[in-house]
Amino acid sequence: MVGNLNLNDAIQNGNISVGIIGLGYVGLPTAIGFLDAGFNVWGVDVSQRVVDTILQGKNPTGDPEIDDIIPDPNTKKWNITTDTSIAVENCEILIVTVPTPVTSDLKPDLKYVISAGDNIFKTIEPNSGKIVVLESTVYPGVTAQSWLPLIEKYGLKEGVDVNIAYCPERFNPGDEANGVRKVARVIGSLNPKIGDTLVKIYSKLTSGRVDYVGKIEVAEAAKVIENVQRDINIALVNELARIFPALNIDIEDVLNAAATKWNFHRYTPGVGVGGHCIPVDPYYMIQRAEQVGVPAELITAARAVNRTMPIHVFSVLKDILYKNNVSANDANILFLGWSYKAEVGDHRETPAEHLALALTDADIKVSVWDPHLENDVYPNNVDVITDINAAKDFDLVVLVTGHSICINLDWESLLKNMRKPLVYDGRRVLDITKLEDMGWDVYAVGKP
Ligand code: SAJ
Repeated sequence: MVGNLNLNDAIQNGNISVGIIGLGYVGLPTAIGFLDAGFNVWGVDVSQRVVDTILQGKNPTGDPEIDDIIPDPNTKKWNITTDTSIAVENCEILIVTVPTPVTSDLKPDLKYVISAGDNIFKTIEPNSGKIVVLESTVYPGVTAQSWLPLIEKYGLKEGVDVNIAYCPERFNPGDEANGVRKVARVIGSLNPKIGDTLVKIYSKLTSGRVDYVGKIEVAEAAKVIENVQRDINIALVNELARIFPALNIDIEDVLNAAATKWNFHRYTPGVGVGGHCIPVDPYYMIQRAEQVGVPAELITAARAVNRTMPIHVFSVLKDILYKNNVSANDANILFLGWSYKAEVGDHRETPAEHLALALTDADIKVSVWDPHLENDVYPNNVDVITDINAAKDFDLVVLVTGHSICINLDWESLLKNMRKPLVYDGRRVLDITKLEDMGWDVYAVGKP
């Protein structure tokens, strides 16, 4: 029961209201998913700009996947506001999808989780029985540590007046096949009955499996290690991409050969690891391990490999310029791509920023062309190219993001405009032989 509402009956007849707190890359598609699944939806964001943009039927995020699915503001069951208390008043289920970044000294920053919880719990009535679910990525223990003190502060009792749970977002920007209506979910809750109720609710949202996995910490841990494992796997190929060229072996040849084995998981070396998940979540696990006095040595080492990849690539680029008689303070480099990942317009934690800074600090000029990004996202040490056909007099082109628009560029005409025919494939996505046949001198991450 939530208030006088029998949740099971309500789930059956689609008469449930779900509040989504935080309408960013994860929250907005989640809110749209619940609307499409027949729920009454109350979307909340602290940003008036975000709310106004959505109420104009436009997409406030950089993820083009949701450009065309923003609901018409007059859609029944679709309510967007900056006021959390309205959502709490109208909803049986509140889902929190706020950012969980790391601070400049790489410590987890939980201020948004705490402030969203405070806005919710201060409005909840006693005996409401409402369910509050955290979806943001955190380390094991954060949901309880952040929210139970707030529940107590407002004189509420967990399990009576309000129930808390954790259901990690597994949203993958730019990947429809693993979108919010399809991806499998896990649910952790202090109370198995609440877990089962949430399994029923999320099973209306996604066609993927939904499992109650026990206490909240199990679900929190599952999410953070999913991304830790990915960071470690990428770090392995990035480390090998430093070793094999020194052995005069192309790492891509080695990885292609190894990938013929049935259980070899194929990852690709690159200029670095960006985004708001993979380079961030391991620091949550490192912090939690430190708190209990168990060193997370492998996780820390993998982070170091990936975090320094832009610097490794910088040193390789300097060697390329030197070998081709281009002096640093006269060099002019063109980045193809800036976004952290192919096919999305998202510059958060992009390795491009670290690579560009290393180059401009060495007096090398950097210009960037990334059609997926607005011009105002770039730092002031780079120039922005809006028309690739006007890109002239560069000494070296670096493919930083594997956007298809970069891969399928008119490389013939770009070559004519170059000062030197030098290209560096930072994502191993280019057809090296084809480019060499055109007259390009091709270098690449992990290639001798
Ligand atoms: N990257 C590599 N080599 C690889 C794979 C990725 O260098 O082999 C780089 C990418 O270029 C990017 C970064 O790592 O800079 C992260 O790439 P990603 O493909 O992991 O993309 P994300 O950050 O969008 O990760 C999301 C995550 N989804 C959720 O958190 C819900 C992650 O958990 C997923 O595993 C990942 O998508 C996915 O599977 O694509």
